Amino acid sequence: MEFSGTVIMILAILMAANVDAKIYERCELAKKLQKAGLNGFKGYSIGDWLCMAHYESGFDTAFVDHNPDGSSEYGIFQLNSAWWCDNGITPTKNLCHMDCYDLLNRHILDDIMCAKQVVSSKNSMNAWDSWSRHCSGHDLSQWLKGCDVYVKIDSKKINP
Ligand SMILES: [Ca+2]
Repeated sequence: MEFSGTVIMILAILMAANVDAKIYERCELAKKLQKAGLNGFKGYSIGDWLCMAHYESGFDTAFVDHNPDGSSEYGIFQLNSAWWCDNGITPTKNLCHMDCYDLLNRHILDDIMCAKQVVSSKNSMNAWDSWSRHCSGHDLSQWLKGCDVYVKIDSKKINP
C-alpha cells in the first residue's frame, strides 16, 4: 500500500511538470471564444474561429509547427514566432509582447487576445492560410451545431 501511494505521488509530480496542455472540445471552445468577445469581432463569427482553429491545430493547445523559413507556429491558433510572439530563437516583431511557450497551455485567454491583434491587422483572417482555404465563403453554421451558443449576426439560437 505504501509503495503504490508513493508511485502515485511520483506520477502526479511528473504529470504536473509537463506543459499543462489541452485538446479542446468544439463546443467548449465555442463558449470560451464567445465569452472572450470574438462573436462578431471585426465581422467574424465563432464559426470562423472554430473552423480556422480546427484546421490549424485540431483544437490542440500543445501543437507546434515549424516553417521552412526557421520560424515556428504555436498553439490552438498557430501564432507565428516571427511576428506575434518570442520563442527566443526566431528574430521577431513580438507584436503580442508574449512568450511563444505561453501559447501552448490550456489557458487560452492570452492566445485569444493575441489572435484579436492578428485579425485586427491588415490581412484580417486571411492571415491564417487554412481559414482562406477551408473556411472563407463556406457555410460555417455547422461548426456550432449542438453548442449552446448564440450567433450575434441574426440573434438566432443555433439549435442542436
Ligand atoms: Ca496560453
